[in-house]
Amino acid sequence: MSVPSMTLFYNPASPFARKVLILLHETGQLDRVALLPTQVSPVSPDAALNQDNPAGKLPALRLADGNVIHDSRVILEYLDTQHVGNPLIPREGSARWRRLTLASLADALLDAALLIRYETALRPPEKHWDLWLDNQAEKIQRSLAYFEQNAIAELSSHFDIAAISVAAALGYLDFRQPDLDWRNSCPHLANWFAEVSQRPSMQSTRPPA
Ligand code: 99T
Repeated sequence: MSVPSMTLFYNPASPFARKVLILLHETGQLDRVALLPTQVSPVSPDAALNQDNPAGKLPALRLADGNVIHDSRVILEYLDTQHVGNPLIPREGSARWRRLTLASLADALLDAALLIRYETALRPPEKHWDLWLDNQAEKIQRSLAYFEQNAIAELSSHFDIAAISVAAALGYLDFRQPDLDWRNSCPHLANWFAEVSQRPSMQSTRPPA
């Protein structure tokens, strides 16, 4: 086992950090990264994280030379250049843009879910804005419907950047919005998610119960 040369600011509740951990697992790089558990929200920043990522968001990855890479998409892109196996992000061609677009939609779903989380968990109830919450919920529903109707075959073909991102997003919905019942309207996505959830990389990165 090698000594970790990189440090990852992460939290087990973060689906963005989970994507990084899944990719590390899938590409055999877990032992290269030391995990630094970090608790952060828009109203409770972390000073050490702010120094490494001025946006105050995790994940952030400190490299051996002290440079820091942040935003999960950039970290995934970097780590995918650091192993010798098949790339999990196609390097070129139409596949690259398609897989990144699917991944980006999954991240947008996550952004909406996180905005709902912050609005409901952090803002006082009398300040909740229903129109805001409803429109975030609709973004989630439209994205789920898109994956259900247009992307099942593609997601099933490779466990890559697109599949990792969608799997992390669905895991987050189950974690933070367990009453959403998305499986009812998305049976194919539900089957796909049940299957990929068996992967060791998914099992070992499940959000806390
Ligand atoms: O917004 C903040 O100040 C702190 N929030 C975060 O750091 C969240 C943690 S998920 N991370 C992001 O928003 C990263 C988004 C970025 N585009 C990326 O890395 O892809 C916390 C989830 C939860 O606790 O429910």
